[in-house]
This record gives sequence, structure tokens and C-alpha cells, in this order.
Amino acid sequence: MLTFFSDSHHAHAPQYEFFRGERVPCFETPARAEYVKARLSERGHVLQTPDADSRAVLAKVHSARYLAFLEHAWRDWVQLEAGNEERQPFPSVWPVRTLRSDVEPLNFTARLGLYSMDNGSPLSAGTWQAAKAGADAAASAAALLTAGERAVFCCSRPPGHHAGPDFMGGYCFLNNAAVAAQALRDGGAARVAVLDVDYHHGNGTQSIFYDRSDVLFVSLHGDPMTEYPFYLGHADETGTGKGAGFNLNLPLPAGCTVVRWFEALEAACLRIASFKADALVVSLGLDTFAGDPISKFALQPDDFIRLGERLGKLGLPTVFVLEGGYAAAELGTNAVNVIEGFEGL
Ligand code: Q9C
Ligand code: ZN
Repeated sequence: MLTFFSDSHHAHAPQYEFFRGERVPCFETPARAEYVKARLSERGHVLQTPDADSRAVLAKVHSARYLAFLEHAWRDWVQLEAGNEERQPFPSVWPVRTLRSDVEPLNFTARLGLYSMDNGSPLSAGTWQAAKAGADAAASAAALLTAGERAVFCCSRPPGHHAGPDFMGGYCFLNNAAVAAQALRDGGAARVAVLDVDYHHGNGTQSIFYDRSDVLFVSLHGDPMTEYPFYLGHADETGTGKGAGFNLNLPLPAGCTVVRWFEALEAACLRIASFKADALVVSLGLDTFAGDPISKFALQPDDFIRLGERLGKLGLPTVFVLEGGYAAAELGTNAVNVIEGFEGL
């Protein structure tokens, strides 16, 4: 499958994150994309550098003030204090209920909190550059589909599906799946379905399209009562206004069986078929893998072939966007299994 890959992903390489109150090495590493790239090359898939500029589409899925903050966040952080280029910024205060989020404060940490849903999305010097390259890959993939290509894979990082209209979160900064879906709409597809199979609910993608009937969002994920992102992803979230009925969440208990996961996948596929989508965007999180260090589903490498086969049966022009998946060494095999299952190889 034709794949977009940019070396710019290396520019996003934060050193640590917080886990159970401790500083730990980041789970979301440059090695992830490199393992997938290596396996793709080994299997003869063609890698191309993204050639589209996503900026116009980004402005339709993210707010202008969030994009401006993110683009200049590292520069602002470094200018704040000597030595900051060696330090990672983290938010420590958030505008929760009763506090104002309409006014952007001048203080850097206050602005970082305004545009963050958690303290789990560390910035580094090249975060904007890497995230922008991922969004460019999504826009490039959509352009190829518009021109008649059947399927394209975006081997990009950082991931995107937790990033909402005006915030980062869960290792995500720019919502690549939303960029792909919006670019497909702009290219003439009347109805686009986004299927999110990452272990974690794609809260950002859901929120971006929640009031729209032209983009259907369907997600299967760990039940937010116990799993990140906790505050979105329940079954009763079905869309609002014109978007009522165009959001489907299929939360599953942490630790559930592979059989149960595939039953939910079937329900998701049936909804996408009834929507009569013109194109499909798959938020391809691979943290459903049994060996994932931070997730609790049990898929085996061969199950990813079955996932690809089922998606192929939908018969839709499809963009795959890499999301989560933290068993880095197994990521290549699992990603390529989905792709080759889809292609019927
Ligand atoms: N701080 C994606 O899979 N935090 N994001 C885990 C370590 C949230 C996962 C605990 C996990 C986010 C794209
Ligand atoms: Zn995930």
C-alpha cells in the first residue's frame, strides 16, 4: 500500500512523561514510526514524502488561536527563561468548570493549560514540525484518494485522535484523522466515515465532528469509566444538532476477549455500511495488541490481518492513519498485517 512517511517525525522527541506520579521515558517514541517504516520496506510497500500543505484544512478542524499557540509554543517556552531548551514544559493549571477559557492569558504555563486536556503530552523543540508533517501526510493521502487511489497509509507520529478543536492531549497535537476526513470532504466526498480502532476513545475526532452529519464517527475502545480519556467515549454520546445519530461509541470492558472486540468491530462496520460512506478514514491505533504496555485488550498479530480483511470488505477508498500502539518492536508487524489483510495479500 502506498505510504506517506516523513523523517520530520524525529523532531518530536520529548525525554520523559509522568506515569503514576513518576518521571518515566516517553511511551510515544521515534522508534515506533521507524519500526513500522522498516517492516513496510521489508514487505515492498512504497514510501513517499507528503506533498500537500495541510494548513488550509487544519484551519477547518482546529481553532486559529490553538494553531498559533502550538506553532510558536517552543519558541515562547525557550524565550521565557535561560536553560528552558533543556527542559520540557508541562501544564499545571487548567480552566475547569466555572473558570474562563475565552480569554487567553499572557502567562505561558496558563496558556499551555488552556490548550491541554492532560499533563501527558510533552512538547519538544520540533513538535510543531513533526505534527505538521503528519497532518500534511493526511492531506496528501486524501488528495490521492480524491484522484482515484483505493487506499493510502500514513505512517506518522505523533498521533492525533485525542487532539480536539482547540487542545492537545494523550500524546496528540494535530488531529490527522480529522484532517484526512475534512480534506476528503473538500475533495468532493459527500459522506466520510471515521473508524477509530485505537484502544483509547478518539475524543478529539468525536468532538470535531459531533454536530455534523457529513462525517460519521465510530469508535471501539476501552470503557472510559476506567480507561483514558475518561471524560468522553460513552455509548450515550450519539451526536448533536444536525449530527444527531452520526456518532457511535462502542465502549468495551478493559480485559475483554478478542471475540468480543470483533463483535464490536462488526457492529461498527455495519453502521458504516448503512451510512453509505463515500470514503473511510481509519484511526489505526495498535495499542489493542495483547503486548501493549499501557492498554488492556488482547489482540494477537494474526488478529490484525482479520481486522484488515474486514475493513477491506467495506469496499471503500480508505486512508489509514497511525495512532497509538506502544509495543514498539511489534508495531511494524501489526501495522503491516492490517494493511496486507486489507489488500488481501
Ligand atoms: N502518562 C494514544 O494512544 N496516558 N494515546 C497514559 C501515561 C494516556 C494514549 C499514561 C494515554 C494516551 C494516541
Ligand atoms: Zn491509544
